Amino acid sequence: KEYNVAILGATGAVGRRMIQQLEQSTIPVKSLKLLASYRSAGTVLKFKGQDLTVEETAPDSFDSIDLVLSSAGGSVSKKFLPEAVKRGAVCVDNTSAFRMEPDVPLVVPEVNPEALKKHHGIIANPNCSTIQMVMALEPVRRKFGLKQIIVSTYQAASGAGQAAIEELKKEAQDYLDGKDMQEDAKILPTKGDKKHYPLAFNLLPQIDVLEDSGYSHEEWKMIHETKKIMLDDMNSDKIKVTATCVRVPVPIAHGESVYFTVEDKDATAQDIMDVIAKFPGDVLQDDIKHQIYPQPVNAEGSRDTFVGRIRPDYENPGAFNMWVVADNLLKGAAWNTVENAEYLDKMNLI
Ligand code: A2P
Ligand code: 11C
Repeated sequence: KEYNVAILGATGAVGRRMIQQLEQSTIPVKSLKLLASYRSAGTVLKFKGQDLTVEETAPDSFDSIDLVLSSAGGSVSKKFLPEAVKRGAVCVDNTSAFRMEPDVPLVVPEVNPEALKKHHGIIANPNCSTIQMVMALEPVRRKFGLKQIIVSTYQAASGAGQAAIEELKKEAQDYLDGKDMQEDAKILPTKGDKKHYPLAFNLLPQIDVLEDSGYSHEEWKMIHETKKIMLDDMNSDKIKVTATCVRVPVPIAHGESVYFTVEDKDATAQDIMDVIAKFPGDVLQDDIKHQIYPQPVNAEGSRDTFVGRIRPDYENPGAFNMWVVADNLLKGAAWNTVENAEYLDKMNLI
């Protein structure tokens, strides 16, 4: 079986990496169509050495397409993916558009691959900061049970797209040149809010919009996506989750400080390290004698999730701290999307 594949949002920070990850995947590609907006129609991008021209997206772009990988923003997914499904395609969507719909599986393939079987044409890829956290915690949950998660994130600029990376670079240069950075700030903390602040040499405790609950929407996603992935119920109280999400002046790869409590009070930090080291897709980088721990500069470009600084809370038995880093554009987005498609292919679900 070979597939006619389309990438929606092919020119973006994630879309370009989807092309590259698809090239390196086991998915048998018969043809590839690159879709974006009118702005980049005509752009030429390479796939397996071949030149492909980007096309403006329209409903009939999906005629005879079997598989869609999409990352062009939630409103674009809402507009076009139902059109693609109507035409017989299976879509793996990296936006938040459909994640919380009951009949849409929200999948990290190493964690909950069985959920793929319930799809009705759309499979959602979780938010990048959720993916790397559940990658680190799922082996712990399976062996020792999870009771509570308290996470603080250190999220890279690229989570807000290619333009946010450019904004950060310009601000950093202006700061070094002694110029005012304020007028460079046009996107961050989020396009969807009124005020914009510089990220260079700064920290922004707002990712996505702030809601009446007091949480940002990114924090809301980490709470409810984690429950849907691990417990198949976005509102379950079986695992308590709370989050603080912060944007840091790093271009690529998110860091997370994760505090968690387990049911098995006899679990040791060494036990936690052992199960994480064995879990596919996780790499244990925890050697304090030699100052080895995960760092964004080392995680960039890798499909893996890196975990280190695992240590007990000596004042609270069954509680631990750890530090988790992954490339938000790869495991957090493009690779997890393509990996979901690989599983769909292997499970005969396309
Ligand atoms: P375009 O290059 O035409 O703007 P990023 O996340 O890096 O900002 O990338 C967003 C991606 O989504 C780009 O590929 C962008 O294409 C695409 N996109 C944005 N708006 C639309 C739209 N209305 N229809 C199709 N693709 C879109
Ligand atoms: C960020 N996590 O770092 C966001 C980007 O729901 O897919 C991904 C948003 C999403 O800004």
